[in-house]
Amino acid sequence: MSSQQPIPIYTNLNELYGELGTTLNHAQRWNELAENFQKKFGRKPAYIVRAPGRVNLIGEHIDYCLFGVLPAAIEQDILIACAPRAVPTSPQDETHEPGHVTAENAHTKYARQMFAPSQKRRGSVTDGQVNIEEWHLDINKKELRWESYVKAGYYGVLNNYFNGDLNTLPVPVDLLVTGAVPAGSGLSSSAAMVVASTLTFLAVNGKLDANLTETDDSKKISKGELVTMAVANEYRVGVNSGGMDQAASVISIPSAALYISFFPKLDVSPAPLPPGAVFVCANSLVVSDKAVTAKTNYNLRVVETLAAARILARHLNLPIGKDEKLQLREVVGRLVGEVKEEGEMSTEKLIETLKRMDREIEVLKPAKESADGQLGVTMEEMVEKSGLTKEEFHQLYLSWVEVEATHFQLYKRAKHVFSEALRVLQFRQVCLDAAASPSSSSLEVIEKLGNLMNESQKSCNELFQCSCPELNQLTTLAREAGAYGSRLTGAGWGGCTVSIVAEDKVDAFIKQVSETYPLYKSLSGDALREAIFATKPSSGACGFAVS
Ligand code: NG1
Ligand code: MG
Repeated sequence: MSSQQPIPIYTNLNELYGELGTTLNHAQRWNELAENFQKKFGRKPAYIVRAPGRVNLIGEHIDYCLFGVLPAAIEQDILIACAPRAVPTSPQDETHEPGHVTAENAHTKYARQMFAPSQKRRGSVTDGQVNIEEWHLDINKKELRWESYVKAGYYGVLNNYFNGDLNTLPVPVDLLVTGAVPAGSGLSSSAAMVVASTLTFLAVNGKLDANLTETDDSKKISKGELVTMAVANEYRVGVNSGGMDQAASVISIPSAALYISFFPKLDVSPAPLPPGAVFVCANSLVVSDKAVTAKTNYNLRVVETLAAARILARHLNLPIGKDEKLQLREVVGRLVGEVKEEGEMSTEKLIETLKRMDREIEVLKPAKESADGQLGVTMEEMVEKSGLTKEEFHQLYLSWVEVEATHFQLYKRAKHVFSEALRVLQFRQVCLDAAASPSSSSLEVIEKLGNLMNESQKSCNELFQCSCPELNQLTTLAREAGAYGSRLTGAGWGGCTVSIVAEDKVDAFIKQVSETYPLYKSLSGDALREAIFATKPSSGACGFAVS
């Protein structure tokens, strides 16, 4: 497997369904979507694209520090049916004009949206021509709106493929979205939406043309390129995320979880899951809306880890430019003279260096511990430790993001990040060792993985402070119901947990958690099956060219 491979474009869906899983009726969903599209827009779709959500098995809040993570795509996905719009329905109809998008959502609570890009005119006027630097789409960052994710995907395609040329706006498009990934649940519906939308606009503009399959592979967009584009696109919605979700949604395979490393470059390798182990997702039903809470939660954590990286680099006498936003993974690399061209340092070396960091992070503690034992530093202390002036610090770390805090928990955040990075490597090693010796006891293996997941939950709760009472309760109930390990998955502050359960105990496990988690008591049937379900790794994003 590699991130260099092209995005698969199917012409026969029967090959695909087998790779997706069996919980959802995929054939029915794809057919219904195509029929629905025909009803709404009066013709067949030209393409249907798919992007799955993901469950992160271990490695939370470390992707944006550029440490490796270990997710798997899930069966639940976003599908978008789309077709270029060619014929105006009336002379006044603008929807056939280049660049115009008509977006519908199969979910009736989301209204039809129509939009078109405008030009951001920057630069100089030469020979009566304005040099256009960027196409612009209005994306509301203050409010979570479904079409924002569609626009985010469009943004990247516009500015990567149609930049600066007035004569080549993309074709007008009709599209219809349907989704099975619950929103705000930590299963990354947002990344699935952005990946699917990016794929949609690539497809209708001929950038994923099925004909290219037979001709020149090098002309086709690779999985790695799609990941890069989707990450940049998701920034447009206002969350400064790492690349885990997009990479998992694009590159995943059905036979294993994915170890994804981001430094020195994006790299993926399969992490085979032990036979007999089942991962069960359970939604806490607390919705965490990142767009609304980013200031005090997600984006604040991003800033805290960046500030910690600068202070550590300074403490370790590492070279760091005044305007360089060094990440924690880069500090570790710089410390041992890692060279980009040679790829990631050996796992042994990385483990050894991560262990050493446990001592070095003492420097991140405040000079004087507060009476309540809190280890946060004030803004003044943080700036002082960074060696920058107040203005320099603000420009580098705070000018591009809004955060709100009186104290910055640099020590706790760094302690979580380094220990979690270590747990990911250990988890992966347990998987690889078990695959290499099939005779090893599968329960022992499951127990080891479970312990690492439990430690991760503790660290997320106490050090990174991204859990919440319901997630703590749900993970506790999961362990009581027989899970070997249970932790929050995704950003946290709500959303889903993931538990590792022995295959023959899954039904009893789900039953017990359904009966004991208070917020499940009123649920039954489909609602309950959507809230708690077993998952198997599913395959990554793809397209289908409708013939
Ligand atoms: P969620 O909120 O689960 O989509 C987010 C980030 C990830 C990663 C995790 C925490 C986005 C799109 N994704 O996931 O990059 O940082 O939190 O590990 O914001
Ligand atoms: Mg998300």
